Amino acid sequence: MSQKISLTRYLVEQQRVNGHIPAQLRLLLEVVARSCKGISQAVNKGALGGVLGAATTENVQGEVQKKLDIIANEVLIEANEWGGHLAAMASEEMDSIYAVPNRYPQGEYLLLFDPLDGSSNIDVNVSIGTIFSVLKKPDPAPGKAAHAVNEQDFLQPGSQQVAAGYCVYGPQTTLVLTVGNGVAMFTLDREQGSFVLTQENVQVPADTQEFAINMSNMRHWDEPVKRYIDECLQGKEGPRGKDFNMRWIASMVADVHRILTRGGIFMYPWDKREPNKPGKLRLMYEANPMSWLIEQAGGAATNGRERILDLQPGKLHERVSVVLGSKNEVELVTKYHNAL
Ligand code: AHM
Ligand code: MG
Repeated sequence: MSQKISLTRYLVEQQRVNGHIPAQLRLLLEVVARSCKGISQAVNKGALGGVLGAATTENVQGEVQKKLDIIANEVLIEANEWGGHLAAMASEEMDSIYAVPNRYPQGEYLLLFDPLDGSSNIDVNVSIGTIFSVLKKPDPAPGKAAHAVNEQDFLQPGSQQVAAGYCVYGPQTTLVLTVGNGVAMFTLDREQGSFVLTQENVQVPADTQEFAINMSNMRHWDEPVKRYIDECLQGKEGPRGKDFNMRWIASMVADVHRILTRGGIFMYPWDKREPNKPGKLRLMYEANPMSWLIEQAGGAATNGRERILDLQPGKLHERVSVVLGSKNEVELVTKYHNAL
């Protein structure tokens, strides 16, 4: 790429070509990107900024929050509440939705995020990230007056997303985005202070020889997952006829980023440890945005049986089983589940 294309220019040009990005949505994405720059700064400072370690609070899922979880959440809220582009926000770190305060104008979009994904990696200097999903606030039913935004407005299937992405804070800070017209990657140029387009039309290869799953949970898995992984482990001598490699970073952003870059399959399936939970990961601000990115790059994403983007959420913090990545592998795992 001879000329540097900033995120701003990319968004303006996408609007010209596809009409996909109205001004309010562009503002929203620019503000999210600016927030990610702020979070990246805090992450980079680490111990020098006093941002490592646990806070004294728990989130709605009963997980002890890290200081950076709270900082990242505040950065996103403070940056996004006043611009007039949002009606409300929802976050992994907040029990209920956060409606834009009355003193600011209300916009037409809803923003959901996991402000700091991969929290267990914060203190050990391993890649972490921010995941976000954008929905439109539903129009009032015909003949009805506009209502105050509520949680029900958020409960839309992932197929309704109008933008989704993540920012990974690793050796580089990279923002990955879709507005429904393929996947683009932007690397943070710290000297310029801007995100620069570094890859367009990202494609996930349909085949792979690399899987990502937390193997320590093997004894708790369901039969189809055991069967799939067991066949991978048998390598060349087994039914798959090829050797597989394994990676597990324990930051979904970093695992998905690797898959978008060179292929692979990522799984966080339902398991018997907590049989009443559909999975560990959250549908609305983890699985949905990642699934849309993966599909936009030619991959696939299911909960083992159904396409994730078709699932109707019943509540904001709903959990889901996740199988995503290279299409042929995801289809095989899904076939094993549906064969039962
Ligand atoms: P978090 O949002 O609290 O950080 O949890 C989500 C993370 C994912 O990024 C990752 O894939 C998974 O949890 C790792 O879980 P485990 O530690 O069970 O392997
Ligand atoms: Mg998370």
